[in-house]
Amino acid sequence: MQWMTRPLHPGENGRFPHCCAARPDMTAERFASPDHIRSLFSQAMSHMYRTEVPLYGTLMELVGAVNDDVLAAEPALAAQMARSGERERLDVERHGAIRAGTAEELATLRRLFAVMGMQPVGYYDLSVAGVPVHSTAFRPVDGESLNRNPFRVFTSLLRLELIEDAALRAQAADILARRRIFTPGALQLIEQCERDGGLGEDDAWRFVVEALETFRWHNAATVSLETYHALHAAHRLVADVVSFRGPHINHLTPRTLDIDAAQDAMHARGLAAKAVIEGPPRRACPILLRQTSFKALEELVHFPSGADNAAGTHTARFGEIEQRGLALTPKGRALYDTLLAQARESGGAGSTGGDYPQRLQAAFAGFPDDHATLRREGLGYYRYALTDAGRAAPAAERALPAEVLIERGLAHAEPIIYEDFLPVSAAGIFQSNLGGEEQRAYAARANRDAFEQALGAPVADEFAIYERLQAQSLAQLAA
Ligand code: OOG
Ligand code: NI
Repeated sequence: MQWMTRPLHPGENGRFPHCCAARPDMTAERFASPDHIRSLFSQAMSHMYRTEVPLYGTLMELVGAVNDDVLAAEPALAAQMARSGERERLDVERHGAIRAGTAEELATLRRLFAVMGMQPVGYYDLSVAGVPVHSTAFRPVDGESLNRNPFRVFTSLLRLELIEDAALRAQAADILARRRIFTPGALQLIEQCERDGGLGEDDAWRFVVEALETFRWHNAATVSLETYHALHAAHRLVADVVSFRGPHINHLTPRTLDIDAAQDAMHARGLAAKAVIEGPPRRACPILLRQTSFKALEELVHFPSGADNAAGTHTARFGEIEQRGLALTPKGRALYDTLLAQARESGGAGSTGGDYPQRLQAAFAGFPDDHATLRREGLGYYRYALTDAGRAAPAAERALPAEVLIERGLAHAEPIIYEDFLPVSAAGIFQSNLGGEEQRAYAARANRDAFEQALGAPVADEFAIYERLQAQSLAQLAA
């Protein structure tokens, strides 16, 4: 911690040397951009996970091949993605997930992600689906950063209060209170970044190396096999969070442009993908998010137990792919939620019955499936931009309302991509990887206040972010 050993007296310009304003060499340009740090980190994470879970490498290849095919077969889509800047990001696009054990861990994760320009967006209550966690997604929020690298991390906090057994609850809290999931180097660089307003290039690289340690898999548990079994009996997820040194990344999900084709390719390669794709059905205009995963790996774990080290297994990590579509307005989202509930409830079969895909397709017949209608009915968010003809038009004509510009072919509206997650889908992903039998729901309600208290900050409203992106594009159109 070099900066702390510097003498604490004002420098020549009367300011303290550890203050960034006192270091004219440390101008804003001397800092690595948070977007750049996030790209480095996402790349390092992908590399680490491929080494840990080779099947992830297979998934990446398969998704890359499917995406190439789709772009070759659909030149209009390829052109639209090139115009919106989305084509570039596709190859590096992925999300991960972790589960934190304590409020302090969550709050520090928030500060760690902030170094990379990732903000907490949205609140997800999973307790209703029998998973004792609540969550947010750390992700970039402005358009340019999203196009640079939209890396997101679905981050859950264990709700120990949902463990019924008081003695076990206390034991778990005690174990969690003693662990340190961040390296001293990572903590020091987070503080440095907060104080100085950024990290220089060398420190940014050091930060990535140090931060990566928090997400690494450890094949040695910190608890005895007996304790592991007790935690596991409370809930498999409790065992996953409490028994290890840190919140290992449990999956990394690449984005595919055709999830049905990718799922077929997974089956063809012998990857046991879930039968049902979570989210909306296949459509001409993809909306929100469709996801499918394959089962967690059973991994060998060493448990410390006095003289003899016991060996056991743990399943936590899995593979997942996703297809992203149009971000919906509150009105569109309400319609989505209603139709999804309708599909799940029809016949009382949930999403398990063999005819679920048909029920889903039938229910979503009630959701318009062309962009003109989706936009006119205010169901989705769009980014407006001038066409070549629009740019060539006289200024007076360009100042006409957006609708008129579109009618005259002077502007076009492109779908804004959904960057967040879906609670029902997330619950399905959790469940399928927990073995499926644990279908109980906790009586507890969502507790967003407690989550934000633990996080040490409010979570951003996803709709406000999409609304702003749309409004910005309209403002630019007028300018
Ligand atoms: C997170 C599951 C949720 C998604 O894509 O909806 C998720 C977890 O298992 O920790 O990643
Ligand atoms: Ni996921």
